[in-house]
Amino acid sequence: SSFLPIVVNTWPFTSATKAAWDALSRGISAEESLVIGCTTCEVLQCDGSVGYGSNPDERGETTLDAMIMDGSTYAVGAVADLRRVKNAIGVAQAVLHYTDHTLLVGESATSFALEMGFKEESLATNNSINMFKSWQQNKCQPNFRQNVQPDPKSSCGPYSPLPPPPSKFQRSGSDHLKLYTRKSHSEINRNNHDTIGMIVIDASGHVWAGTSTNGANHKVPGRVGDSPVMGAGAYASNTGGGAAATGDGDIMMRFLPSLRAVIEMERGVSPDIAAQIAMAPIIQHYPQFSGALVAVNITGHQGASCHGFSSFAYSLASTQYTTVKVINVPC
Ligand code: SD4
Repeated sequence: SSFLPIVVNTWPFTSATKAAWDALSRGISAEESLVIGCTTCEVLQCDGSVGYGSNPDERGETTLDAMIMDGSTYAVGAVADLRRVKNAIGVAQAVLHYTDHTLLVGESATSFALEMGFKEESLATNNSINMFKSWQQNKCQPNFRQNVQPDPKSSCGPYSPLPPPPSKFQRSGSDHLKLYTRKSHSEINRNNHDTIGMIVIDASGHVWAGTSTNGANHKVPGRVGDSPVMGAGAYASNTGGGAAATGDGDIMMRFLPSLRAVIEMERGVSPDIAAQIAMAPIIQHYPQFSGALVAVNITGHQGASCHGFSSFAYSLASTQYTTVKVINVPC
């Protein structure tokens, strides 16, 4: 049996699921429906982990990562470290359509976005300014999602002023390099881990996958996570299906879990087992990491695997159900 068309996304971001599903039901393309769904989360600032106004880097700026992938051509448009433009998934779509490239980064991604007619505006809000100040003062604060208790390990310090930059590059200067390793600054906010990764498959089996996130709290400026990296944050193939990841991107991207899951599904493995197989090497090498992967095959069956969270949930809309359904997966 086949359950197409279908919309699936990470976390209980049901407004995004519904927006994408409503668009798809009105005959809008799977691609555009995915962009509409992810844009909804960027506007709503889903859980503070998508869009503007949260998770500032160690200079206090919120920057965005996003990607979109076409499962029929394997074409990708992605942006990373995008600054001062809110609609990251829209800019990723513009990269897909109006360049021959795959991934644009940083200030140059911003220049491209402005050329494409996107608006330049600050991504700072009182929330992101307060998150930044509290972190500088080594104080925990309730995070964006007010009902979530601060995690003493992440939403407050440890903050220490940046060490002086090396005066010159010293090949033998491993001591100096050690001093300059700013590990403690780039903590992911473990309470607030909720990138949107979405898979949309239309009735004819055309698979699209995409992501949008503001990445890791207090990251070193320039840090790019898994979300805009194809195969890591998401992957799409009309012969296998789609997959999307959320969680500790610095760890997860080393294993390309979305690609692994899609390759397994191409071999006929069920989505839940494919997700488990894709996550296994990450768990083996980094038992402390937290993250989740959701996978959908070309008949619209889905499954997920997670680790380090107490549970993970994904949202689903298809003709099987009358309303958006949230599926809980114990980790
Ligand atoms: C990242 N995977 O940038 C993202 C983090 C995440 O909500 O899921 N944040 O590492």
